[in-house]
Amino acid sequence: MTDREGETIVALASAPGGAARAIVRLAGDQVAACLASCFRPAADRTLDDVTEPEVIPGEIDLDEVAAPLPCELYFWPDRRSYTRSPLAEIHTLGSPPLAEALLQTLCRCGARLAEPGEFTLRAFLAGRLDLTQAEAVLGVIDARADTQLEAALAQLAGGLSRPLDQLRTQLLELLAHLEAGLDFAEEDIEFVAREELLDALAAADRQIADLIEQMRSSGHVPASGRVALVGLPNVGKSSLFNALAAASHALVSAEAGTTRDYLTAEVEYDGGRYQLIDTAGVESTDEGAHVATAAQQARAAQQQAAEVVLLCLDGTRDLLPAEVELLAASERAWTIVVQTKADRMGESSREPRPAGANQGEPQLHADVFTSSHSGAGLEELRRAIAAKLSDAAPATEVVASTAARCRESLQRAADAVEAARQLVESGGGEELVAVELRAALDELGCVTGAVYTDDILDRIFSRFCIGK
Ligand SMILES: Nc1nc2c(ncn2[C@@H]2O[C@H](COP(=O)(O)OP(=O)(O)OP(=O)(O)O)[C@@H](O)[C@H]2O)c(=O)[nH]1
Ligand SMILES: [Mg+2]
Repeated sequence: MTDREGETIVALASAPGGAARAIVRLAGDQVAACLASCFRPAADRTLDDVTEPEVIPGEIDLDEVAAPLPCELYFWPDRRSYTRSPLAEIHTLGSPPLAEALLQTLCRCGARLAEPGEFTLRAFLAGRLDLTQAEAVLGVIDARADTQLEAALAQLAGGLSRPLDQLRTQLLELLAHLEAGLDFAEEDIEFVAREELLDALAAADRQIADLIEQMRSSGHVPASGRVALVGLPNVGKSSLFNALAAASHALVSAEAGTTRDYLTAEVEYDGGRYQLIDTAGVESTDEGAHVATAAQQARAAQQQAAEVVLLCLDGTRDLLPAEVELLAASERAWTIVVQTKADRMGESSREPRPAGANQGEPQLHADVFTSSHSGAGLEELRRAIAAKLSDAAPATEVVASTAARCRESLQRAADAVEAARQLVESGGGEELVAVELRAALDELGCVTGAVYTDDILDRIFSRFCIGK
C-alpha cells in the first residue's frame, strides 16, 4: 500500500449520490501540473504563483462535456496540507455524472484514482497523524451514536496520542540514562538512582493502566437510537409497532400495503429510550405508483439511518423469495429477525423453533418469536433491542477498532514495565532492565504506529472509504 507514494491521487471526497455540492480531492507532488491542463482560474493567474493555502474560483474543462464546470479550487501548495504534500479540493455542483466526468478528466491529466483511505494513509506516513488518530478518522465516519462521535473526535484531537507520546518520552529518557550507565559501568557513576528508577516505573505502570481502562467498554449503556421495523407488506409490522409503543398510533389492516408513510414513537426501556419507526412494506417499485415509490424511498432511508433493524417475517406462511433476499442482504450485526403472529403459527403446522432445527424444511431464521395479539415474545424482543442498541454504541472512551487493536499491546507494555520493576527491586542487572524497557517501548510504538508493518497498515486503511 505504501509503494506508490509519489503519485498524484484523486477521489470523490463527498458522499456519493446527488447533493447540492460535490467535493473532489487531489493530493501529490504533481497536483498543480495536473490542474494546469484543465483548470482555468477566474482571475488572470496561474497556480505556480500560489504560495499560501488559498481558495481560487474558476472553471474546469471536462472531457466530453461542452460547457466548462464552475468551481472553487481550495489549494494547499505546500506541506501545510492534510497529507503534507500539495493538495487540492474542487468544490462544485453535486451531480454524480459531472463528478464522474471530473474524475475522468483529472485522471487523464495525470492523477490516478485513490485507494480506500489513501489520503489518511499518506497523512500518517508523513507524520501528520499517528495510527490512533487515523483510526479516529474512521471512527468519525462510522459513528452511529453521539457517544461514539465524541470519543472519535477526542481521539482525533490527540486524546490518546498525547498521553502515549508523554509515556514514550519518559520511558525513552529512562532507557537513555540506563544505557549511559551501562557505558560507564566500570567507573561507578550512577546515572539514575534506584529509587528514581522505581518511581518512574511505577508512574509508567499507572499511566498504562489508565490507558487500558480507557479501552474498556464501560458496561451497561442505556438504550438509545433508532429502531426500524422492516418487512414485506402485511407481515404485522404496524401491529408490532403499536404493541412495542403500547399505543395504537399505526393503522393496522388485513390489506397489504396499509402503511405508506413512516411513523415514529418514543419507547422507554430500562432507563433508556429509543425511537421506534414503522415503515411501508418492502415491495418492488417498478409498477411506477408514485406513493408506493415515495414510501419505498422513505423506508430505505429509515432503514439506513437506524441503529437496529427489526426484520419481520410472517409466521403463518413460508418465506417468500423476497424475504430470502432480505435475509441474505441483512447485516446481522444490527438486525433482529422477528417471526410475527406466533399465536397463529400452529395453524400452518409450524412450531416456533430456532434456525437450523428441523432439517429439510425451510428455515425460520428468527431470533425472536412474537405475537402482537397475545403479547408473547414482546419482552424478549424489548431485551434484544436494548442489547443491540448497546452493542451499536459501546461506551468506550476510544474508537472501538483502536481499543480492539491496542488492548494487547498495552497489556504487553504493562507486563514489560512490571518485569523491569521486579528486576530493579531484586537487584537485577541494568542490562536486563533496559531489555524490558525496550520491549515496552516497542509495544507502545505499535499503538501509535511508530512501529508498524504493511500488514497492520493494510488492515487499518482497507476499512476506509475511498476519498478519505
Ligand atoms: N393473529 C395475529 N395476527 C396479526 C398479528 N400481527 C398482525 N396481525 C394481522 O396481520 C395483518 C397485517 O398487520 P399489519 O400490522 O397492518 O401489517 P403491516 O406489516 O404493517 O402491513 P403493511 O403496512 O401493509 O405493510 C392484520 O390483519 C393484523 O391483524 C399477530 O401477532 N397475530
Ligand atoms: Mg403497516
